Amino acid sequence: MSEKKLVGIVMGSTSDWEVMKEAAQVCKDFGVSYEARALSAHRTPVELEEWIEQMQENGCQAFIAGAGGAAHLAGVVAAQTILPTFGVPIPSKYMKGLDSLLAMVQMPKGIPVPTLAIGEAGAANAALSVVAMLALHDPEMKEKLQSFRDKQSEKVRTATLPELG
Ligand code: RP5
Repeated sequence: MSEKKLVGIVMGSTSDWEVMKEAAQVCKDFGVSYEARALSAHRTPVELEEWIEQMQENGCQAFIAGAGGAAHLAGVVAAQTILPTFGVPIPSKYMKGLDSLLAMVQMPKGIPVPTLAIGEAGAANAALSVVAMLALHDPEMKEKLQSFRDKQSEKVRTATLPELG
């Protein structure tokens, strides 16, 4: 058995990494172990199934899945695990990710995919949602999350607007 990874980050293509790296960065910043893989619901269904199984055996607590276009990946992951699975719609070439969002969010009752915003904010927020989930039973994580939020608020509070020319 390989090293325990708390979060499984999966994306339909390596081309999704520019967006999905935001989720990985949040995990890294909060000291949450993760494994990131490019695996597709359509192009590599068998490998995807094997990876989900392996992640679960290694102590995974949540999945984050990002895909674009016919974005079935998060739903396919959610169908194969009872672990929380968060979806990140990737901006697509022609429809700017609206197709990804609708494909991802319209899950049948019984197999939920909490779906975040299209793009980078969604990827970061998916990881922050996992952090919030872990913080429920981890006081240290709770403190880190509260401190992150406090700093963020302070930044907005102390920001100044540019002078008129
Ligand atoms: C989806 O198709 C992927 O998630 C990606 O967003 C999109 C395009 O994939 P590539 O053609 O760049 O591999 O499956």
